[in-house]
Amino acid sequence: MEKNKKAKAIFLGDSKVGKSAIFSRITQNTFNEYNIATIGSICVPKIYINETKKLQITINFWDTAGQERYRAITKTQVYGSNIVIFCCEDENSFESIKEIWYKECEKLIDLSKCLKFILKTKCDIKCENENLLKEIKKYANKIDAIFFETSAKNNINIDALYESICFNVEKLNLDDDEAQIRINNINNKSKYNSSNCWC
Ligand SMILES: Nc1nc2c(ncn2[C@@H]2O[C@H](COP(=O)(O)OP(=O)(O)OP(=O)(O)O)[C@@H](O)[C@H]2O)c(=O)[nH]1
Ligand SMILES: [Mg+2]
Repeated sequence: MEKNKKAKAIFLGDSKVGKSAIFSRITQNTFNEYNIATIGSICVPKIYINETKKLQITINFWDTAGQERYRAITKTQVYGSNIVIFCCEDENSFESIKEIWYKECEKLIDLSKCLKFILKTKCDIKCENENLLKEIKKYANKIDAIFFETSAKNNINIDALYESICFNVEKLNLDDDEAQIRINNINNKSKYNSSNCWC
């Protein structure tokens, strides 16, 4: 590839909204009903290639902990993010996006330069509040975020989300992926795996 770039995508939102479930679907196409709460954060890279443009982008996906006691660690992971994926499942977790996650993020990075997503997760479960979807969409519009209703369990809109990330990531002003360029230069053919993170 002629151009090697890197991007950092981070999942943010309250505990139990289903961040890890979407992260696992995107990075490994798996779903575990009995996921334990995330402690700290985990990074898994995925490589996006645009053959026509001879462009390769390593997207480092970061899963973070939503629990309040890990919030300090989660905040440190926000630095350097190009793609922010806010997740909510109900009124309370939506309120947290507005009042906590978005505001915290704004203090740490320039969100106007980021690709932003808002996910209403667990859409396999019927939502009692019909107004909620409208409210989330309205807010997504206001902050210039792309909205998706997703279900990691039933694999709904996960591919669409990933495709939208790849489609839009090219428009960002990204850093060169020096780790990847170095690897290409020494002609190392080894592939990334989930235990490696080139961040
Ligand atoms: N029905 C349904 N349940 C889901 C879905 N996604 C996640 N869950 C369940 O919701 C619970 C919490 O999901 P997690 O992905 O661990 O939540 P999290 O946001 O990562 O939580 P923290 O790591 O504590 O921040 C788990 O019991 C999952 O099985 C979904 O799409 N549908
Ligand atoms: Mg988690």
